[in-house]
Amino acid sequence: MKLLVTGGAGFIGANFVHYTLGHRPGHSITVLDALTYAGNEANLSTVKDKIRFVKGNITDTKLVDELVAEHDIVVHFAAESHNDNSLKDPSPFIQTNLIGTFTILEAVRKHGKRLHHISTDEVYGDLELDDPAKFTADTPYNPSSPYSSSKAGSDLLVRAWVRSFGIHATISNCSNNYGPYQHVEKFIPRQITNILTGEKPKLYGQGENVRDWIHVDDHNAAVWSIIEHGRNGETYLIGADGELNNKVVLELILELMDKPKDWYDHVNDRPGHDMRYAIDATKLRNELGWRPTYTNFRDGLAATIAWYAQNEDWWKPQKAETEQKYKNQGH
Ligand code: NAD
Ligand code: TDX
Repeated sequence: MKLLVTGGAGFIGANFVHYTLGHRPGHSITVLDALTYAGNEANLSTVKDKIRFVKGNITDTKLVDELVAEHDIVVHFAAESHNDNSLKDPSPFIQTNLIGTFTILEAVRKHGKRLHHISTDEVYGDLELDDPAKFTADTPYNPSSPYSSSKAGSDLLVRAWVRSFGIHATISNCSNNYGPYQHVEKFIPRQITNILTGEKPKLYGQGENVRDWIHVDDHNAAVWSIIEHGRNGETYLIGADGELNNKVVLELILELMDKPKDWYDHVNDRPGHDMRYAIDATKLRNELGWRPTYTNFRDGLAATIAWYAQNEDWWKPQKAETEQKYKNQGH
């Protein structure tokens, strides 16, 4: 297949390109990425002879039309992805996540191509800590932030294009990813790189908020299961039963990096901060036979810490600017 991977220079998209070359050889890959602050061509430097890279914006109708026409499937990762940024300035979230997805949908419709749309569990809002329920594909949409509402809107556009225009599309909503190449603005890389630079980690509020962690390779393996065996028009939730609260994750990072358990600062909480995400991935497991391989979070986290320790050149250039942004927000 000829794959057009949007956002392939970002965290999950770049890992998808590496995963595909390693586990699904024989496909051709074009990456379309605008190289925003979150995109980094260096994420693809080791595979640059094996793929085509196009620097461009998913809101560029002409470019998207030409590229979609040349490919069999669009695997759509490109997005503005950080909640805190969306609270400061929602505008690029509306442009990229809504207008960008609309632009892709129109090209997919015109050329009769397939789309796999990558989304998030945040579209379902949040759960109470003591709620036995988890998110399923039938949970009503109830997003909290400009980020999650723009992703929710993009999912609904895809569903409408399937129903009204009969396009061939699938959607996946995944929980919080961790692994290599994640931007230092995100929780786990921020804390690891703080410690590596002698700065205390920063915990929002009391750290009770729960996230359902999954290794990025397990996410991408699930995406491939859906591409190969998913039913047209269906939504699949991706999660690996990795619920942990932020304080526990932070204490594990501190332990693995030989720091005292309480060596961190409490900082301002995020406005509207979602309390808990939890995925019920039964449909994905039963229908498509997917299973996570990173079942030991401690080991996956240790490997991620080692990656950041060994790749200072990759994250150092973004670190000071990111921390300044947080300081301005009281985080
Ligand atoms: P990221 O911010 O690391 O990467 C996003 C990429 O998209 C960057 O390379 C950026 O340059 C590119 N991009 C942004 N705007 C663009 C535009 N207008 N045109 C072309 N390229 C553009 O994000 P990520 O964490 O890798 O997330 C990828 C996708 O997965 C997103 O759709 C996100 O909503 C979804 N998701 C992320 C997580 C997570 O834990 N990170 C969990 C579930 C779903
Ligand atoms: O310094 C921090 N301290 C802290 O306590 C940061 C950056 C975050 N946090 C908390 C906020 C969240 O409860 O950690 C948790 C995780 O925060 P983020 O890494 O910002 O992720 P989250 O807001 O949960 O969203 C992520 O998962 C779903 C991704 O960024 C989204 O793209 C994805 O859709």
